[in-house]
Amino acid sequence: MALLPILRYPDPRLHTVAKPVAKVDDSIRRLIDDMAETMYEAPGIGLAATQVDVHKRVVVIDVSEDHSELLVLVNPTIIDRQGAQVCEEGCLSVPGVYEKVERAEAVTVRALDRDGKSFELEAEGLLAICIQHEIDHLDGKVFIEYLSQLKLNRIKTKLAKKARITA
Ligand code: GNR
Ligand code: NI
Repeated sequence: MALLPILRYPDPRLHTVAKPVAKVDDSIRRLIDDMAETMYEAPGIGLAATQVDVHKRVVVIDVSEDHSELLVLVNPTIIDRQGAQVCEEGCLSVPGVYEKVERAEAVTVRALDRDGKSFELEAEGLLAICIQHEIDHLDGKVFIEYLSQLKLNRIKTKLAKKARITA
């Protein structure tokens, strides 16, 4: 297992649209294991392959308190969405920024598991938010891009100042 470096906004590679996985083989399973280790170490409740500069449609999520519910989604698609909820989101690629985003309250997702087997999952609340946040990453979208231009510009300025200090 290995810890993978996480891309930070505004890295343009975060806007890459990830390609579907043709076959869930050992190299994909290694990527899944490394992503899970990286997510737990960060710590975060989700990680998309895009964030570690691998542009394949692979996501790991664990919203449990004790790292006991690892969810692996390969080639995920949302096949149903219901309702709406607003939650203050954060992102490992945008550290220190927390902003409210509106998303579906519940989603049904279809994906492949780590053995390449297709499954469906109904999710609501935080898990539903996380699934939507991670699939956005695979489509090259970062959560702050839902905010107003004014808020986004303020965040960009703040991140640029922080990058100057830490550089
Ligand atoms: O760790 C994370 N927490 C979080 C909180 C609210 C909404 C979404 C998230 S996902 C984030 C990890 C991450 O950046 N995944 O892409
Ligand atoms: Ni994120």
